[in-house]
Parts: sequence; structure tokens; C-alpha cells
Amino acid sequence: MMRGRELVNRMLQALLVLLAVALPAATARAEDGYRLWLRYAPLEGPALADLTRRPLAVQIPVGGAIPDNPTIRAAADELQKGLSSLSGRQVSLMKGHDAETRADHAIIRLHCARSEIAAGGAFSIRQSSRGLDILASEPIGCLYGSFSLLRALSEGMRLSDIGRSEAPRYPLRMLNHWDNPDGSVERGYAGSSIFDWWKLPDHLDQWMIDYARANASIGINGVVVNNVNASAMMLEPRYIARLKRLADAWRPYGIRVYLSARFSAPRDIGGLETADPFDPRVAAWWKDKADEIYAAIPDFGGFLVKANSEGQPGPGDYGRTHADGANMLAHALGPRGTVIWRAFVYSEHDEADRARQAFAEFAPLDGQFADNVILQVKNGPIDFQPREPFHPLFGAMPDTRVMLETQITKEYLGFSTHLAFLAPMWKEVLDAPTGHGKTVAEAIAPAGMAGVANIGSDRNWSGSHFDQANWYAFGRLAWDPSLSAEQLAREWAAQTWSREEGFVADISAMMLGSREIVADYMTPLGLAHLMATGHHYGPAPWVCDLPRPEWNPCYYHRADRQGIGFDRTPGGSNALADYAPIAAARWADPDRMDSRYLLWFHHLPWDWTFPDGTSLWQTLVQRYDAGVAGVAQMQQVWAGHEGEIDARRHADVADFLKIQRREAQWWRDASIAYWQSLNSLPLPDGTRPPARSLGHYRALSFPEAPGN
Ligand code: GCW
Repeated sequence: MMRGRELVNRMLQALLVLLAVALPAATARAEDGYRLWLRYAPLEGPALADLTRRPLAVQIPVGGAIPDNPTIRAAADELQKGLSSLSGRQVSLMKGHDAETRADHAIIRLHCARSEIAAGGAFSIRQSSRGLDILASEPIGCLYGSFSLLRALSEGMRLSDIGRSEAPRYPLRMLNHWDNPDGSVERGYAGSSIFDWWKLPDHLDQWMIDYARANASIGINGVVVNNVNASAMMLEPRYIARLKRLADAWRPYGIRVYLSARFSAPRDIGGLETADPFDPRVAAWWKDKADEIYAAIPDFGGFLVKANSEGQPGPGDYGRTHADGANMLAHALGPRGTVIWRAFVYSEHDEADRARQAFAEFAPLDGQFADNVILQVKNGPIDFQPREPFHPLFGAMPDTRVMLETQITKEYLGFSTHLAFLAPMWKEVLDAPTGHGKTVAEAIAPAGMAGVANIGSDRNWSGSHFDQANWYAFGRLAWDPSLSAEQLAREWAAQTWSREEGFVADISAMMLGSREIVADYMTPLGLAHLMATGHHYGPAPWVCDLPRPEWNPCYYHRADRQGIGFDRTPGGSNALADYAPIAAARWADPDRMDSRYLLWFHHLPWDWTFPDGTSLWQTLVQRYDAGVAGVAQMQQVWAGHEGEIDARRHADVADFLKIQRREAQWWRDASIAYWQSLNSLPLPDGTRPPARSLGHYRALSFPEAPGN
């Protein structure tokens, strides 16, 4: 017979086992994406054994140069929380000399004032006799190092194998929010704005801390809180007070705040009748405004400006140049901050080629901008299309600091319902040799990268679970543009979903192909801007009669009975001439170029043949079909992993893939129906005709479903 104590012990054991099984299941059920890639899912097997060989402790330096710094505290908290979650054991926090008395512990030590490490966020992680040291010259380096360590462990690396030294490649790693003060978000597909101006500054939601922490985990160090289509109201004292509350909350996470500034603010809210940058009263108004902001926020980052673009006011309204406008603001900020001036301009008065306009306007201004001005240039010369060649301004303005602007939110890539991992797209641009002796990644080194945020009030932050990967990849690339898209997909998938190798391999492969799939069913072979005007979601290649030429998809595809594509060779708009000769040569000959850019640069007859003998028309149809098949393939891959991750997030993604599959078909069918209405060509053998008539697709209006 079992004795009483033994029975109690057995029962206790059984209860513990039950808890061990039930608790993770309960946590899994609670997964809703809020924790992003910072889930620190419990380790198993050898990785767990390695981490739990000795009790773990985190030690923060006391009596060092920075005794009680909020950034170091954030780093220590993160380590404690992360290590406890990964190891399934409570990790202790030690101060000062405690460590010496706990010889049995493995200790992660934070040394945050080590002058041998570079400033600016660099860190080094080294094995030590007691465990592991994170070394940095400043607290923020310790925070970045802590996140880096936790990332490595989350991916399944052994504590005893981790050692690395990193420094951010770019000084500026920024998110640009296109959030309006009324809570709406321009081109936002993840709910409404996360900034609650109504309750600020009295109330700061925990959300704002979670947001800063997520940004810090990937190295983001600047946030523009409002839309570039800016309201001058954001510069009023009441908004400065609100911004100050955010700045104070984010400072420990290494994030500086910036504002989009409306160029006409001296008129809109300043009581002046002009905003002419050469008017001394205007310059004085901006100087006073800057002083007022710096009094509240001593590390305010500066202004982002969209000027004389899409109806926004600017120096051009007074016959002044972009440099005149930017320099006046730069003077107001002085060495305290930076003016980030956007190069996204185009005008309805120049019908020749929108892709050339920013180059024509800005390239001659090289060398004329003040030292604290940065020119922010979109990745491609038109507007965040699924594929564009790199912008010709990269590398072409050696005496100007130029920053790359990417769009994380998927305005032209199916919003948040279509799965498209954008790291391959950004890598395509970063790795491109400009022909001026530098790659794009090298050309932007003195400035950095900005990403138009995809973050909103949705519980999962980004509108879809997979769109979190784009936020993640953006930050990581701005930290280190040499990271491969594959590595980014793998590390994100391991942290966000499951570190099981079969899962990571399949899902990262799926992610890597996803953007090409979208480009195939929306804008294959270098076509661009075929989305319906306004919302940019569904297909509308047939729109040709909008008042401004460059609003029309027809302007971009130039298709007719004979052929399709935009001629940017010397015989056409000659946009090729904006590139350095070596770069232009890559795209000059349709027979010998990367076909993914073909119709961006060339107008070709439908029966033009590729070197392998297939006609342009056949290939175009094949690309559409490959896009649709690609989505079906993604659905299969995802379905194959059901049960390996939490059911709720799995189902969310499966639902979205279903939508994407249907809408890929819509894109393909509507586009083919339209091209056929122009070229009257039969479909290649074995190809399915569009399900419905062109008239049907033309009559659809968003958000009406494409038809089942
Ligand atoms: O892509 C276009 C968008 C506009 C946006 C503009 C810009 C903020 O359609 O919504 O305005 O670019 O980048 O300024």
C-alpha cells in the first residue's frame, strides 16, 4: 500500500505534469499576435538543457559610470523577462557585488560604459568566466545587445555559443507614420492610429511603451509621428506638450521623435500672410518654433517635409527652390536637429515621364543643401510599386546626404490581406550598383533608411500576422543592410511562430517567394501602376480618362493593339539617361536584360519574342498564371503546418490566403481580359480564359468582392 506522503507526492507530480502540459496550451490559445517577435517561447531539448545547466542571473552594474539609467533598466528587465520565459525558470536580477556570492550562477553582465566599444548603439557579446558579458559604450548599446542575445536564444542558439559584435550601419533608422491627428492613417491597413492625441499628455497608454520596445528590439531609433500630408496643428503648443510625453516615454528605448512640418505653418497658424522662406519674419517664426520644441524636447529629431508635391505647400509657391526651403528650416533647427526633405515630386504639367521629374528637379541641387538636411528618396522613381528599378537619384548626388524611403505598409501590394514579404524587394534596391561607384546601400550610408509604418490599432499591430515581418525586416535592414532576406525571414519566423526547423525552412521559403508572386499577378514583367485610382487595391488597367495624365494606369502601360510597355530608351522618354551609363546599360537592350524590368523600360510589340522563342504575350499570360499558382502553393504550404502552431493565428493566415487566392485570380482575369480587348490575340494553348467578361471586371467597385 502506498504511504500517505508518497501518495501526496505522486499527486503533486501528476498535477505538475498536468500544469506543464496545460499551461503552454493555454498560452498558445492566447496567441493573438500582440507579442510580435518578442514571444520568447520556451525552449526545449538540448537548447533548454544548455540554458538551465546553472541558475541564471542578470547583473546590472552599480557604482559604474551610469548607476541607475532607464535604458539599462529596460535592458535588464528585458533580459530577465526573456530569459525567464525561454528557460521556464525565474531568472534573478543582481546588483553590485551579489554576483561574487553566487558562484553557482551563470551571469549575464551588462557593462554599458566601456569606451573600447563604439558609440551610436554598438555592442559586443562575449563569453566570460561567469557566463556572458554584454559590452557597450552607452546604455542604448546594452539594450540592443540584450535584444540581440535574446533573438539568438529564441532562434535556438546555445548560450555557450553566442558571441558577436555589431554596430548599426546607418545613423538614421526611422519609421514614418502617415497618421493624422484625427486618428485616421493614410494608406494604413491595420486599424486606426496608435497615437491617442485625445488622452495625451495626461494619459500614456502602455501600448506606447510596447511599441517603443518593439522598435528598439530591431534597432529603430527615430519616429515621425504624423503624416507627411501634414496638419500645421501638430506644431501648436498643445501638440508639442503631447509629443513631449511620447518623447519622454520613448527616450529610454533610444527613440527620438520627429514631426512632419507643413511648410505653410507660419501662415496657417503663425499669423503671417506668407511662408516665403526668404522672408525674415518666416525664418524667425520657424526659429522660435524650433526653440519652443527644444525647450520641451531637448533631443527632438527634426522635421520631415513634403513640399510642392501632390498639392502640399512649399518654397516653390514663392519661386524658391527646394534647397532654399530646406535650408531655412535647417537654420531654424541648427545643430540640434535634422531636416528631412522628401524628393517625391511630380507635376501634371510635365507629361513626358513622371519617372524623370524628381531627378530633373533635385539632381541640379546637389551640394546646395545645408549640412543638417537629408534628402529622402523613395526606392523607385514612381511610387512604391511591386517592382521598380532603383531611383536614379541614388549615387547621383555625392554632395548631399540621401536617405532611402521604403513603404512598409502595402499600399500597392494588396494591403494587409495579401501576403508579401518585402525584404527581397528592399534588398533588390539596397544591393543595386548605382553605377556611380557605390551600391544604393553604400550611397545612403551617411543618412539611413525610413519606412512608412504599417502599424495601427489592430491587436496584431500590422493588420496581418505576416505584415509584422515587414516591420521587422525593415528595422533589421536599416541596422544592417547586408543581412540576407533569407536570414531575416528565418529569424522572424523562428521567433514569431515556431523554431522547429521544418517549419522555419518551409515558411521562410514561402515568404521569400511571396513578393514575386504578387508582382506576377498584379504587374508582371515590369508593368506598374495598374491599380484602381484612389484605393490602389484592385486592378483597373483600363482607366485612361482621368484629368491628370499620370493618374491613369494607361499612362503607365501604354498598351494598344500593337504592343505594351513604357519606352524609356533614347527613342522614348530617355529616363535611362538619368542613370549612370553602367547602370543604364543593364536595361538598355530588351534581348539581354532582366525580364522583370522589361516593360518598365521598353515598349514592345505583343509578338516580340524572348531569346527562348516565347512571345511577349505568351510570357505575360504565363506570369499571371504563375502568380495565381504561387498563391495556391502558399496556401498548401501553410495548410501543411496546421497543428504545429497555435490554431488562432494559423486560421487568421489561412483566411487571408484564401482571400489572396481569389483576388490573385481577379487580378489575372481582369488584366488578361483587358489586354485581349486591345490585342485581340488568342490565349496560349492550355490557358484558361478569364472567368468573366471585361465588362464585369470594369463594373466592380471596391470594396466589392471580385465575385465568387
Ligand atoms: O504613394 C503615394 C500615396 C499618397 C502619399 C504619397 C506620398 C502621403 O498614394 O497617399 O501621401 O505617396 O508619399 O507623399
